This record gives sequence, C-alpha cells and structure tokens, in this order.
Amino acid sequence: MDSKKGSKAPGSPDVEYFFNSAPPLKGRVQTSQKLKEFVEKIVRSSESGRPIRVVCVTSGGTTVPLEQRCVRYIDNFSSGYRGATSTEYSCFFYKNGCVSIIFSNFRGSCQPYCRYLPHDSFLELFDIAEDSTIKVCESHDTVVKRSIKDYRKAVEEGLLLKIPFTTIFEYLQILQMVATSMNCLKSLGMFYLAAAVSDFYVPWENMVEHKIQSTEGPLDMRLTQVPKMLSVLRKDWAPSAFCISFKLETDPDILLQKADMAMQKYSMHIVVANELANYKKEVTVVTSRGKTKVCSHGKDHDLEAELVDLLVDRHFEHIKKCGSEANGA
Ligand code: 9Z3
Repeated sequence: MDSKKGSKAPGSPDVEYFFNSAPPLKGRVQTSQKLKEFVEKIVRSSESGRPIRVVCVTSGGTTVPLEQRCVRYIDNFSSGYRGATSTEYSCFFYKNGCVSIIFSNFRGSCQPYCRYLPHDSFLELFDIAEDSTIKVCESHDTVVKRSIKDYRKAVEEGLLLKIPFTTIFEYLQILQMVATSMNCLKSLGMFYLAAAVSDFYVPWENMVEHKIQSTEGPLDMRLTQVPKMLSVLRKDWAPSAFCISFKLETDPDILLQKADMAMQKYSMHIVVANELANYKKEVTVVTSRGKTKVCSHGKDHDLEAELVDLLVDRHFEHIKKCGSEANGA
C-alpha cells in the first residue's frame, strides 16, 4: 500500500512512533477526567483505611483499519465473554466494595451483568401491555431485573467504569491512560488483559484516505508490527501493578512454550494460556512457580469463576510481598 505522505513506519516496532502517528483519541479529555475522578475517589477511600483494589479488565477484539475513512478492517477473534464474566467474578471474589473495575471493551462486545439475558433481540424481550406501555415478558422478568440491579449498583457505588474502544489505536491509547492513572495505586492495581490485541497494523500516515478500489487489481499490503506494550506497561506505566496477560494459540504444541516466553519477555506475573479449540473449557495459568490447569465443569459452569478466584489470591500475595519489600522486611 502506498504511503500517503511518502514517510515510512520504522522497520522495528516502535512505541513512540505508534503513539505519535496514531489518530488522536476522540473524547480523550472527557475520558481522562472520568478516569481521574474514578481513581481519586478510590485513593480517598484507601487513605481512610479501606484499601480498594482496582482491576483493569480489557475485553473483546481490536480492529486494524485499512483505510482512514474506514470501510474495511482486520479483526481479532473475541466475543468479550471472558472479560465480561471475569469482571462479575472479580466483584464477587474480592467482595463488592473492596474492588473497583475499569472495564475497557471492544464496542458491541459482551458487557458485564448481561450474560444471563437472552440472546434474542430486544423485540423478543418486551411486550406491549394493554395500556400501551412497554413491559418485560414474564419469562425474562427475573433475569432482566437482576441484571439491571447488579449493573446499576456497580456503577452507582463507583465500582465500575466502562471505557469502550474499537481500533488498535484507541485500545492502546486507552490502556496507556488507564495504566498511568492507576500507577498511584501501586500494587493494589491489577491488569487482566483478555482483549485480543492485533499484532499487526497499518500506520495512520501510510493508510490511504479513501476506500481501496478493487478496479486497481489485487491488493498487496505490508503491515507493521504493533510494538509490544506489555513491557512498557510493566516498566514505565504501572511498574508495581499485578499484570496478567492472555496467550491465545491454535497449535497446542507451542502454546505453553509461547506463554512461558511471554511471561519472561514481558515480565508478566501470570500468563493465562488458552487454545482456540477449547478456550471455554480449559486454560492453563502459567506463573514462575509452575502451571495450573483450570477447567469448566460443564455447560453452565464458567471456568472464569475458578480462574478469578485463583488470580485474586495471587494478587493478595503480590500486595503483601510489595508491602513487606517497602517496609524492608
Ligand atoms: C484470549 O486469549 C482470551 O481468552 C479470548 C477470550 C480472546 C480467547 P472471548 O472474548 O475469548 O471470551 O470470546 N485473549 C488473547 C489476548 C491476546 O491477544 N494475547 C496476545 C497473544 O496471544 C498477547 S497480548 O499473542
């Protein structure tokens, strides 16, 4: 694909180049203000003797636009179910009130507190009553009430902040903002990076403005590597936070080896390895201490329950370890 301005992305992945050349994040000022208020409230509560853990959950795929006025894009596989479900279990295992979640998800992907809602369209969910008002069908009544109640409670009590993204540019700019604003929470912060992040992208300045025309023949395109932001997150953005990343592979023979590599290369505390063919049934939690399999026990059982339970324990150990290191123990 020809460069619009004739400039080239660097051959090697480059963090500075990625951020400098990315299109400015829409609503950056508002998002930054919301984040500031959310974190400040948590810091105030923690100072008054109620330490609150904060988990940043990322969820869903990320798109890579091929045109600036985007008609076509490359996508990564993810429904957002794992992130949304894990958000709910985090509130449960940390106990509501002692954790707040920053949920950054792909627009349109699964949302927390919605997984028991029927997948039918809204047209199936509601009825028109005799007096012409809209009411929820009786069969869905309980589940809708529960979802609304749980969701409103989480938002009103300041336990949940949602920040949506669509493109890889938005995702990484948001991750940087969230991480730097969580840095003040030190080890109380945790990152649960379940979003499926593209490894390749077209730099904005190399992207054609208008829709690519098929009349120009077959399309040759060179994609640039997305710089590995996990290292930057660990080293610069939030060095004391507890970091969990996910590794998705289709080849079971390389999965665990790749997860080990990711852990060492990006200094992750935990890598959760999963294989596309059975990712809902089984994951392997990889730590420096060893590997633990977490499995689902049947159709109606989410493995995220055990997974989050285990991760919450590990986060508490991390907080304790950082506390004793700070006290010179
Ligand atoms: C995952 O592996 C998630 O578990 C799934 C969840 C995307 C499989 P769903 O959203 O699926 O419940 O439908 N996320 C992968 C994260 C990722 O892209 N990791 C990169 C990699 O594998 C490293 S950052 O290379």
